[in-house]
Amino acid sequence: MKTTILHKAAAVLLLGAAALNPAFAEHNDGTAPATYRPDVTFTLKTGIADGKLVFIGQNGKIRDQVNPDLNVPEGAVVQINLVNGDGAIHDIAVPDFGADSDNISGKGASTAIVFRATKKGEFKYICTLPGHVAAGMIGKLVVGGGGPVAAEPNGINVAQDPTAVGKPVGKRGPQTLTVNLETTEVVGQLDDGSTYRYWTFNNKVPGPFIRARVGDTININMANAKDSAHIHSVDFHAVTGPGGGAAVTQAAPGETKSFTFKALQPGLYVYHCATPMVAQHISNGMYGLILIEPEGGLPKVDREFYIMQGELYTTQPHGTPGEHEFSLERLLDERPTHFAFNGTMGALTKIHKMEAKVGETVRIFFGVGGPNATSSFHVIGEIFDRVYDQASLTSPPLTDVQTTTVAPGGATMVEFKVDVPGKYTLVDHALSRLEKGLAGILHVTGPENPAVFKAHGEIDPNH
Ligand SMILES: [Cu+2]
Repeated sequence: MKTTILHKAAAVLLLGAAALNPAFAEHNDGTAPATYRPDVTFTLKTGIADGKLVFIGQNGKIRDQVNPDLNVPEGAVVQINLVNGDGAIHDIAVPDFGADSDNISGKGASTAIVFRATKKGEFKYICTLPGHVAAGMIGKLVVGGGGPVAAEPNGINVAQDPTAVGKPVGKRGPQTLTVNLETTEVVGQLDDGSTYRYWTFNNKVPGPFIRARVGDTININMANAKDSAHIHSVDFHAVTGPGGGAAVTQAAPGETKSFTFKALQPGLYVYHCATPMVAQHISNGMYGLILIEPEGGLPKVDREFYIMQGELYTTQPHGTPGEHEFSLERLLDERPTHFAFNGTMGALTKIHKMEAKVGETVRIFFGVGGPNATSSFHVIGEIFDRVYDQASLTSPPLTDVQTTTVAPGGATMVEFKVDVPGKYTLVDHALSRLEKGLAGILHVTGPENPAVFKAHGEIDPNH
């Protein structure tokens, strides 16, 4: 709860900055503060060095520097995150730009200020608590000085598009296909104001949705990017053969490995990196789905979506601004800080929009990368007409299902017709995970259908 409150405090601060600073308000021109992206972001942590109270740089070029100079271009919107590293009460302020955070106390608590650096020159950033400047909590903000901008880069968007499902195979005969995968290690946007170093297939989490049919011969080329720091590989659950391919694809940075397999059995299968520590590679984002359609293809539907669930284990608590780091301890203890559909916080609520119209039939290809948590997949306000349990496409589907269990390294295919307009929230019904980011929204538009659902009053837009 604490982190949620702090997160809200940061959002209020953003509003405050907009109100205080006309230039900021102008630039912001109606954009919701929660989705606003600063031009440069610094993270500082309070601590003690040489017997003095200080700010310690946490990211990029200012990492481990005491009271680092913060160089920013003139006119930039600057965010400074402050993490409490010593447990005393602190804040962060740049008085010349009217930016002052709320007070934080307790180790790990965090806050942020955002302002526009409207004038050139040298200004101070300080902790405003009595005596703290004298104790050492003062540094320099240099605007337009031409010095190296030591801010953390904002991350790239790694959230996979849920509509990127490829073309149905239809009635075609078996073919030979080639799939090119690139394994990468990239700084991605985790949430508004925070980043994480993801490991991916083709820069997205999950990796590309691969679509083939039973009897196809599939060539897999897996290139590990030159700038990777780690070996990567790929294990397809659709492959019959050593390691599902992992035994022949362990690729060092800059290497490409290939193999060919025949799709023997229809189904919706997970693929993932299988390089030790496998759980770490999967958690960091290295998973995806391959669909092997049965002969004649799948029944036609109006909409198809590709969704995968995963967990992230970070040292920083959920909602902390700035750069999040992988926590081995949390991974081994199976205590995730973040749960995500399609890789990031807000991937399916803010970044990508899933839409359907009343009367249409929706199909979801749903898989769990994990690595550890079993999903209790559920769509609030809908009932699955058909569940292809455990993604078996050759068994008759279950009918009329509320919630379905999907194991890590497993998948399901669900279908339902949407009868009533509204906002349908996709969740794992282990709902603590909703508080850690696990949600998606299906927007259904079209005529009301009072015979199916009739409101006696206003519909709450938050549900
Ligand atoms: Cu890997």
